[in-house]
Amino acid sequence: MIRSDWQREEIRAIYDTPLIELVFQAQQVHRQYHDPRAVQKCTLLSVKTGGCPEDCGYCPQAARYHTGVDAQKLMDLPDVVAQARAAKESGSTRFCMGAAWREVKDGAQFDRVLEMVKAVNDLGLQVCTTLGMVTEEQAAKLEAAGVYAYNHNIDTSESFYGQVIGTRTYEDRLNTLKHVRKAGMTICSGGIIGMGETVEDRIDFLHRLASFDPHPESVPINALVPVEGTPLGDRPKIDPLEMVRTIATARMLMPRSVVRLSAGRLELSIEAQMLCFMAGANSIFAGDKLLTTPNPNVQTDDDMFRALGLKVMEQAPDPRAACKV
Ligand code: SAM
Ligand code: DTB
Ligand code: SF4
Repeated sequence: MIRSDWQREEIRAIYDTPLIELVFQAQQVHRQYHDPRAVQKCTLLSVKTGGCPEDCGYCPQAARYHTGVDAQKLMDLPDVVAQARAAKESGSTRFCMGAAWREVKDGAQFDRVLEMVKAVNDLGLQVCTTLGMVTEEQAAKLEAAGVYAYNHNIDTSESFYGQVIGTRTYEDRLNTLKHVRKAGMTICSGGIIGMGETVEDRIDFLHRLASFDPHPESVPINALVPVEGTPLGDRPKIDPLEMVRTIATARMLMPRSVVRLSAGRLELSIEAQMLCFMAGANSIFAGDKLLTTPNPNVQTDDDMFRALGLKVMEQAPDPRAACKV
């Protein structure tokens, strides 16, 4: 049963379940809704890198931190199409274009992004964009151009959010998600663990996601990639089992959603990633770069798929269709 009325205590109890039990329970839920061997490959492309006016404490693209990521111009359409083609050829069914913007501004740049969306959609790829805050009108334009999913992470709990980001509020984030939903796009929203948040913060974060009705169709769980020059650049690496526990809890709460094992895979062994898949993760970002930081290359992931007996999901899942049944 899909619920959006989870109580905090219930979530805490799930999160605190002995891990060996929790992974088993999450796998049982996972098998009710998904093929346990199928993992979706998605490709990220930063179409507008760096120079962002925001102060997100984890982000290498914030102009105010000296991270070695230089501000670049918005990419040209043919270059984006070439990258999308290559992504498709390497087995990705979803293509996510990111821009280091605080918010979308109407004008030539937004129009070019809309062109990119149309072109990538025409290749038969599920299109995701992550462009910062959007108004209702902009969300409608993105939807009309062919955006299937809009990524906008709530990142963490409401109370911890202010310690990581000062230039916008949690409410701003939720408002954009409202606009996305109203426009008829699917929601991709998750967060980052390993930023110094407490277990209580993680519970609040998961509670918030699981209270959306309907749930976000896609839930990326990122492990912080500490980047030198950012305020969180010195954070210690998280224990991989915390990723497993967070993913398992997300799977228990949001059975139908695609749970994405997102940033941080370079720090996870194949065995740790296997536990994440057992716990209910069924998507990864493929290709040797995320937006600006490194990620396992296609060959490494091919080897992992083979070793674990995973199958590349050939068709992008469509939870919207599932909802209508
Ligand atoms: N500017 C847009 C925004 O903030 O929504 C889109 C791009 S932003 C880079 C997308 C997401 O990447 C962030 O919400 C954050 O969750 C994740 N992210 C950024 N830097 C990260 C890092 N160092 N480690 C893990 N995740 C990170
Ligand atoms: C998400 O939750 N993780 C992806 C995607 N959504 C856009 C981005 C991860 C970015 C990691 C840092 C970087 O490469 O710049
Ligand atoms: Fe800008 Fe997005 Fe990075 Fe925040 S996470 S600094 S909004 S690119």
